[in-house]
Amino acid sequence: MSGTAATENLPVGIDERRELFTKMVESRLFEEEAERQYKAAKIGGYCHLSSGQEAATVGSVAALEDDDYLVTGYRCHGFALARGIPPGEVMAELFGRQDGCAHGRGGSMHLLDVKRRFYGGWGIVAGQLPIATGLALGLVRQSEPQAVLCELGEGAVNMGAWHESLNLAAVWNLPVVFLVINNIYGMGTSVDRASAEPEVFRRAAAYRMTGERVDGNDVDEVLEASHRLLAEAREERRPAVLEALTYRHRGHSVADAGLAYRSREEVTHWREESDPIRRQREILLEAGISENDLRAVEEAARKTTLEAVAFADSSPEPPVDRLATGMYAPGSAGQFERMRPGSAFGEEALTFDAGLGQ
Ligand SMILES: Cc1ncc(C[n+]2csc(CCOP(=O)(O)OP(=O)(O)O)c2C)c(N)n1
Repeated sequence: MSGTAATENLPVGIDERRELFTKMVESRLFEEEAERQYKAAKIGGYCHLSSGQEAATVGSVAALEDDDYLVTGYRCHGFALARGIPPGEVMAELFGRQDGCAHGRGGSMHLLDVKRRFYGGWGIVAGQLPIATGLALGLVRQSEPQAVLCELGEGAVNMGAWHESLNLAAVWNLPVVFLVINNIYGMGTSVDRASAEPEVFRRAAAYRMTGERVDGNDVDEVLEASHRLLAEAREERRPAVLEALTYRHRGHSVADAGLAYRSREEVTHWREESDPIRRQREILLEAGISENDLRAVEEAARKTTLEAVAFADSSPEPPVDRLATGMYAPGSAGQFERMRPGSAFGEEALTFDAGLGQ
């Protein structure tokens, strides 16, 4: 919904609200299917689901203009979908297939779509912050008017890269909004145990930056704050921290049951009292959208997800001799020269063109 009337005419109208609901449902069903496919061994490596975080994901992305930039951590499936990457291309990437949005080279944690200005999907905690800050610096240096939205988890705010990035963003007045999705746990460690200031938005004050906290399960709140802070970033070159307080329904990754460090009662409480999709459903029903209409949205999302799996299944494996395509700048093959005679993986024979085209 980037750049549509929804972001210009807040509060959100019924059609836009329905669209937000649709995207949230698509994200939830996609994640449920990803878990099934992972357990069926169709997906390798790590797989971090964002079930429960849909309002934070969909609401913030809805505030982006088409030409703004988005950079995230590894819990990125929902962001990729919300940014408009076709579900089939996201699922194919999870499957490591050629038609994946990163041509099968990135996998679940490294989704990418440069033409939609989605610059990843990064697996190193806080590794995305300097990249987003650098993108924002690039915009300023080129006198471009866009902003960067950089997502991170609350576990990333104790990393050096957080301090360095926020400091530079503030002293150089860079157009970047740091969206902290505070789902309370970094793997199994709660924010109270890990962070000397667990109200993460307050840390922005150390850089004389705007810091705000919203209910991350309320899509209206997330959209409104993201919209306003991104506008300030674009128009006034004011960076900001936006903390969205939410909860991840599933474990840290598919391999984690998520119950060793939190009680079943706690999980049930968040799911039943604060599920962002359930909340939106109720608002839509109250606004006069019928139960049948909502079921149709859910049914369509289910169909889209299954089509995404079929698309991913039918996509070929990327050819091994193209493994390094898009990884290195033209001319950088020389670094493998230096690795001789090791070249244990036959790197020197790989293709080094910088484009991602097949
Ligand atoms: C530099 C670094 N250290 C450790 C890890 C292992 N690790 C992966 S996820 C994670 C927890 C991060 O939690 P948070 O930032 O809150 O994000 P969430 O998983 O809740 O989305 C850790 C420690 C890593 N990927 N990178």
